[in-house]
Amino acid sequence: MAANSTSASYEAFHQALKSAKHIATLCGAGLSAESGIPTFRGEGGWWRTFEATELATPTAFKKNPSRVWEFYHYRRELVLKKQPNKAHKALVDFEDKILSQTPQNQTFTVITQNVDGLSSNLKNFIAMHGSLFRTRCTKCGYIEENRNSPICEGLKGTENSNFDINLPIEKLPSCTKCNGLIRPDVVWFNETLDPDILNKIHEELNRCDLFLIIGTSGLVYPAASYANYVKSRGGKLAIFNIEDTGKADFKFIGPCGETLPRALDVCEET
Ligand code: BJW
Ligand code: ZN
Repeated sequence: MAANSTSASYEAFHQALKSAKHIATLCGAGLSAESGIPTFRGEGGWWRTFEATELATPTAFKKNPSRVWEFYHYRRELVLKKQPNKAHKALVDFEDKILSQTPQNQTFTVITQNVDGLSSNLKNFIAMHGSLFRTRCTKCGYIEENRNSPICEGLKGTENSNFDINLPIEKLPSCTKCNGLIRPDVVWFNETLDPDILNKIHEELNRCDLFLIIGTSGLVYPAASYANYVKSRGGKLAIFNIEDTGKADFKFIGPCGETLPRALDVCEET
């Protein structure tokens, strides 16, 4: 779908960007869609015969840890082959622009729900739902970075299977400290978010005067409440999405790899 916002709406947004003091974003799976990473809802949200959201729960992991690990192994292997796209790059370039101001009279914070790490080139970002490339032990709680491919021998090649492999627990990824079963260090449905991360997010929302909502359906809480919160404090909202997902002061309907560089005025020279 092509971007369809008018030049006037970009110009008005450029003015809002100039006058804002504290700019923040809320990003979702749509930010990474143009890198070839499936979103959660809609067509891309299916893996084998399951909806991705069915597997992102502690109950699913308890019931069938092998299936849930096969799902996360598949996603880790996929993401390891993918690169940041034009929208990720626009956020980095915009951050550089803000940081190079003298005096620096604006702030820019990227809050992302994504766990793919494709925004990790940013200096100031908050990954609120964890990381595909961090693990947490279900026995001793030990957390560590892990970009191994495959994460364990048992899962090797399962990313190409269309059916459950049903690995026994001993063949699933295990803790380097206590040998217990580890899990992806992500936030599943019905789990609470890290309180330190929530505090950082609230600090940002409490000062934010321009909030960019990029590639998220806005259906999952607590992130789903952030736009209204910023709005209720008098902040302005800008939506970047291929669909019209709600009320906002600025809407850029189209692939964010096209709309975001132009809106942030960081288009690459051709
Ligand atoms: C493009 C594009 C392109 C495509 N360009 N755009 C209050 C009311 C009701 C329920 C609750 C509530 N508070 C809490 C809950 C329960 C629950 C919840 O929200 N349920 C809802 C479904 C209603 N929330 C929780 O459980 C959270 N915990 C919590 O709040 O704890 C306290 C508590 C618990 C229980 C009750 C009450 C309080 C935790 C939520 C954790 C979410 N985890 C996941 C998985 C992470 C790990 C993993 O990746 O596997 O996070 S689920 C999944 O959804 C993932 C995403 O980060 C998240 C959001 O999805 P996102 O990013 O918006 O993706 P999509 O696919 O939905 O949308 C993509 C968008 O992109 C679309 O709009 C496209 O149009 C667009 N797009 N291409 C621009 N090129
Ligand atoms: Zn352990």
